[in-house]
Amino acid sequence: MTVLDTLVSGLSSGAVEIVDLTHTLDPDFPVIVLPPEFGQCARFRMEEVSAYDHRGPAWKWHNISMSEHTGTHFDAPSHWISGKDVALGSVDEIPMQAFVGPAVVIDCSSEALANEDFELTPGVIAAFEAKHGRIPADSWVLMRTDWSKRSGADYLNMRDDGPHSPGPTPEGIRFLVEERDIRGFGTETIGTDAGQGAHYAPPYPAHYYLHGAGKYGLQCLNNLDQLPATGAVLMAAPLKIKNGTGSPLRVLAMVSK
Ligand code: 23J
Ligand code: MN
Repeated sequence: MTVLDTLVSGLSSGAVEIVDLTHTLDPDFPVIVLPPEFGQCARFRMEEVSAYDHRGPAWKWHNISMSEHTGTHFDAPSHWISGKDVALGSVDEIPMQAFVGPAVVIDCSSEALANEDFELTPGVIAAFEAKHGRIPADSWVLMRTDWSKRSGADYLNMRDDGPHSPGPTPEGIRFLVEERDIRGFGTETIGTDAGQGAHYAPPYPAHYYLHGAGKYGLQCLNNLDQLPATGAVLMAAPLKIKNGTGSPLRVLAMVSK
């Protein structure tokens, strides 16, 4: 049996389960809101072209539009100024081997429930590794916060001083990038950065350090509570948009049962 024969029999027996880490594209799903002096991200939109009617008697279809950064989506190195000169830094250029690979899941859900500004620090990562082993190089690191269970205004969690949601500190994300050489970092929140991430030095440190080092981001992930701490394999291939800085996508995880 080849490795793929083994995988196919695991898929058909249920020994390998597929978990959907994607939210449904819906006009009501929140998008990031930046300070008003900056340009804004478009929500998902869908208009009917025909529905088995005079506009197309035997067919139904829609025109859709959205931002590259709407819904569950992938961030490419070219999204951030620190990554603007990274080789193969746009979604159409990224080597496709990057789109399938292992993931570890750091469970911060109880901490995020108690503290909406919970920070992923090197200490939190050290505690994860003490329990689950060293994070392998070239892995996705997913921060579970159960933020995907929120909806409406609670998702952005906007207050007078801006949005509040958990995320990594500059030291936390630098540790993952520089000491663990991860492939990328994924979150259940609207960004890879904390809601208050603009106030760190540098601002939005996850974007700054990940993309400056040619690493990737995943945001608005769903169902991270269905993944094991180690052992899942992610399939996350963005749309092949010429010079695209990111893309909505279907993120699937394969998990051994
Ligand atoms: C632009 C500016 C700040 C942020 C973002 C975009 C994102 O979160 C994004 O979707 O990449 S924090
Ligand atoms: Mn993004």
